[in-house]
Order: sequence, then structure tokens, then C-alpha cells
Amino acid sequence: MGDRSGSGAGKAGEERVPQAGRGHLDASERELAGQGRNLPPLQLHVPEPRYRPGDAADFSDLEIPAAGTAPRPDEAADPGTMRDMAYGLVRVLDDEGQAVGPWDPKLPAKTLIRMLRAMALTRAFDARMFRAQRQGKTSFYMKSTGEEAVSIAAAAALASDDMCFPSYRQQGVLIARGWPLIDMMNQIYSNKGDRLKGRQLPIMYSAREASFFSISGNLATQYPQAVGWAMASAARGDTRIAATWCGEGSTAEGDFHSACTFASVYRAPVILNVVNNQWAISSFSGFAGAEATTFAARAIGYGIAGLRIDGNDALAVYAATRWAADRARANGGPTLIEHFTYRAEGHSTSDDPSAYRSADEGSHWPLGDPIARLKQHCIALGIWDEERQAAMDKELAEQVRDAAREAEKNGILGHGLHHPMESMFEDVFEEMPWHLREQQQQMLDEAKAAGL
Ligand SMILES: Cc1ncc(C[n+]2csc(CCOP(=O)(O)OP(=O)(O)O)c2C)c(N)n1
Repeated sequence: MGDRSGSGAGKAGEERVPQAGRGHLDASERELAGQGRNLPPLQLHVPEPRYRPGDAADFSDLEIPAAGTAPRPDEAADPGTMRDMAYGLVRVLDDEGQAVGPWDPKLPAKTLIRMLRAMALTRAFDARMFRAQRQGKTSFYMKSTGEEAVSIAAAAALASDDMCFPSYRQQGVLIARGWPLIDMMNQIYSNKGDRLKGRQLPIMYSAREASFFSISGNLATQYPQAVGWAMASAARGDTRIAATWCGEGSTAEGDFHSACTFASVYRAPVILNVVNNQWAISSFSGFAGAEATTFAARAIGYGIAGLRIDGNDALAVYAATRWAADRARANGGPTLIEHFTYRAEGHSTSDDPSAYRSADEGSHWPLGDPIARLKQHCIALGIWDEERQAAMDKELAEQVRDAAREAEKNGILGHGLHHPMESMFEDVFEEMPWHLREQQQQMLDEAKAAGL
């Protein structure tokens, strides 16, 4: 770098780059310095969401291709031949609830109802836990309302022992895998039944037995970890694949990009899901690059297969996940799937979206509600009806209520039913080193002296 101030570290007598405004530039130097040219001042582009509080939202100009129109490449396709898939939108369910086109996974009735039920259970769970936070029973919660298809349909398309590296908004994967609700609630309440011993923020689940990797608060760290896990699976000659999820905001993290490089270079058997729900807390997707291109198109530069799909269409999510899983299992390498969806509620219990976005937006979002759409499909097939849906919703609400009552017996926020204090020194290392043992003893002595 040149010494621009003219007063820095340059040695006396050293030749210096002539500086603008010093009166000794020749013509070409003046041009380089921008003098004598009639240039407009440079401007920075700062993305701005289309609608703010008080605005009426209108998404009628969003390009939403009709269901059934996207082609379906072969699972072994060269990523270079499927560029268009990153800019289109794979959709199976049409406006009448019919499954159409080459991506229709043609699922049996049993699977459809099972997915519908898991999605409804996830929504009931979210509703109850959100209320528990408002009642002061826990410190924090995050809903996945409107994004249930992204987790549930993916879990249905994966093998139960494929390893999932989720973000904090894929509780649906655990629920779809039949993980006990009480166990999830114990973690949310940080009580004596919490398998993580109260060490983690609510909803940062960890369930190795369900092949559900420990959730971390640090965004996108799970991405390279998923790729590494998939590489290890391949290196050992195993048949299991990995799947990971992050929000579109998280794709701006460096970890997202190193994960894509490693996945591409080693053709790791991994599915990279980007859940584009339009918002990263109060930042709209434009801040992560959505004004310039799609998130699925990130795959192109890495030589990875990229699919952009309707994230509120459970059949599209199922079909795309199945495509990517089959590709990975056949050693065809990774797939990046952008799930185009909408975060229907606040970011978390600490967030009030009416402070930064139009209250109107959710109701105008053109892809609708994933549960309503799958329900409509099942009704159109003649395998379901509104009465059965209402009865199921009632039954699931009761199931969640009963689980909550059980979990609350193990303690809720402020009720003192937690793991013993000294346990917080455990598991920092595999074996407790002497200095932690000393700190642990000091804490116990002080607690005793204080009469606790
Ligand atoms: C490395 C890091 N930076 C910032 C945060 C704070 N943070 C938590 S969630 C979040 C928004 C993430 O948005 P997105 O990836 O779009 O996922 P979404 O919440 O919409 O599902 C941010 C900035 C964090 N947890 N970790």
C-alpha cells in the first residue's frame, strides 16, 4: 500500500506515488486520480424491504411459476446442465390441491396423512410452548409457523438414521422422528429432566439417538460440520448421508461458503438446505443478497446441483429431498436446495415483527400455508375431510397439553427443580481437570457457608 498521508514510514529520498492536489501530476496521473473527469459521486446501495409497518403489501408481481411446470432432471445430472433449476421454482401442488407434473412423488395415502399429522403436531407444540414463555414458564422460544413442510417432508424423505444438522427452526425433524415431546419440553424448561442439564438456551436440542445434531447458537457452524460428517461417512464406506439447514440470512456467514467448497471438492453425500423465509430477524432477504440472485444459484459457482423449490408445498419438499438423497447415495455429490417460504410469525419470543414489516405481508404471501395446502390435497384425493382434520387438531392439542403437564412436574423457570449446581462443571472436558474440580469445590463451600 502506498503511504497516502505522505508522512508515514517511507524512507527519505524514496520515490513516492504523486498525490492528488499536490500540483505536480502529469496528464495521465491526473486522469488516474480522477481529476478533470466529470464523474458522478459514488453511491452505496443499501437494500430496503418493499413494505414497512403501515404499508399494504402486494406480492402480485412475484414470479411464481405454475405447479407442475418445472422439469425434473435425472438424479445423476451434471450440475452444469441444470442451471435453470436454481432460478425456477419446483411446485407440485396446484391451486386446487392436485399433485401435478414430473416432481409428483406419488406418495401413498398413509405417508401423506403421516406428514399432515406431524406438521399439525409441530404447530400445536409451537403454540403451547410460545404460550408457556408468555406465562413465564420458560425464558425463550422460537416457532416454525409456516415452515413446517420444510422439516417434516424432508424428514419423511430421509432415512431415519441419516444425520441431520439443523438450525433452531427444524424442531419438525425431531417431531417427525417421533422424539418424545416431554423430552423437548424438559429442555425448554431447563428442568431436572433436561438431558442437557440446563446448560443450553431453550430449543437448542441435542438428540444423538434421533440422529439430530446438537444445535448451536452460532449461525451456520452446522454447515461445515454436516459436510465433514458426510465426508467421514463416505470415507468409512457407510451408506448414511447428512442433511443440514440454515436460514437465508445465515448464508452470509463464511461457514456457509467453506461448507460449499468442501462439499463440492470431495463430492460429500450431503443435502444443503437454505430456508429462505424472507427475514433474518428484522433484516429482509435483500441483505443476504436476494436482490441480485437466488439462494439456489449460490450452488452454481461451486459446481453443486441446485434446486429452488416451493417450501410451503410438502410434496415439492419431499420430492426434492428424495432427489438429493438418491443422488448423494449414488455418489453423485451434494445438492443445495433453496426452500422459498415465509416466516409467518416473529423471529422469537423476544421479537415483535410489527416494528419492522407490514402486518399485511403474511396474509398476502402467495405460497399460502403448508398445512392448509397438504390438507386440501388429502381432501381432494378423498382420503381426508374437515371433520377428521378438526378431530386431529383437538387430539394433538390434548397430546401436547398432557406432555406439558408431565414436563412441568420436572420444573419450570424459577421453581428450583434443576440439575445440581455442581453438574455445571461436568463435561467441559471428558475428564474434569484439577482446576475445575477446585472451582467446583469452592462453589460448594461458598454455597454451604451461605446456608444454601
Ligand atoms: C454468528 C452469529 N451471528 C449473529 C447471531 C444472531 N442471530 C441469531 S438468529 C439471527 C438471524 C438468522 O436469520 P436466518 O439465517 O435467515 O434464519 P431464520 O431465523 O430466519 O430462520 C441472527 C442474526 C448468531 N446467533 N450467530
